[in-house]
Amino acid sequence: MKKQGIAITREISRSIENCELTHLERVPIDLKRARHQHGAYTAALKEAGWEVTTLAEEPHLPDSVFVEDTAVILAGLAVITRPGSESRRPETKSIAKALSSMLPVAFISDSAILDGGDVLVVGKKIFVGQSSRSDSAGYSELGNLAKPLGYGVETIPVKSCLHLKSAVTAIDDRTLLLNPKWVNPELFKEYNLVEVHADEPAAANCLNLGKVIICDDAFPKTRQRIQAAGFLVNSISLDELAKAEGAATCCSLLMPQ
Ligand code: CIR
Repeated sequence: MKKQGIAITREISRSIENCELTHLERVPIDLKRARHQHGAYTAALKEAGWEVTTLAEEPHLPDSVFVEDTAVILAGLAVITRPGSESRRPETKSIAKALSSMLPVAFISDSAILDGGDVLVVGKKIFVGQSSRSDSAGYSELGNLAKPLGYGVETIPVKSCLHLKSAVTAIDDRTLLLNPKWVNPELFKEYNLVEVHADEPAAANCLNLGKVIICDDAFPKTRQRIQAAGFLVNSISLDELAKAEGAATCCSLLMPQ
């Protein structure tokens, strides 16, 4: 398998049961099982050609496994976010440290909020979700950093879900997987669209690893649709992390080479 780039992940915090929850009821999380699933996720990244750097556990930061929310990786720049949830803001410190040894870094200011889960980068286009975790100041600060690098930036309303990438992800630079009940497909007319199966509303969050797409094996009907569109899928179990409202993209930051 061709080398794809570097991926950053983080060990699951022992306090994950105290995670933030927005749309789900709190249910017990089996830490051992969650760690096992996270191990399989890391293995899938490696198998797909990514060199994985796994950061140490943050025992007092329940959501810190969801590294995606702490940074946005652009071509030649890492933007460290200011997460919308106050409990998650300390997560950025170690991420900024790790990324600054790999890329120039810039920061979202204290007067804005932005979660990486709201930022969908597709080629040179950036879509920023209007969720409870990201505001217009976060959108404009990201735009001011990204536009000089050649990116076009647009805001997208989302409803009934946590982040933009709960509703839509890219399975390649021309193809998006989306839930039309959570985000308006009309806003993505220039792309080929694959819709999640109506029985699987939470299935839109898939992780494009280059040659293979990582999906949660809880969504077999949507998997079939992705495969029918010509993509290679690796389905893995992520249900323990899903109890914390996490999904496939949330657990890594990818720096393609
Ligand atoms: C939170 O509410 O922040 C976490 N419990 C879940 C974050 C999932 N992250 C993501 O979708 N990018």
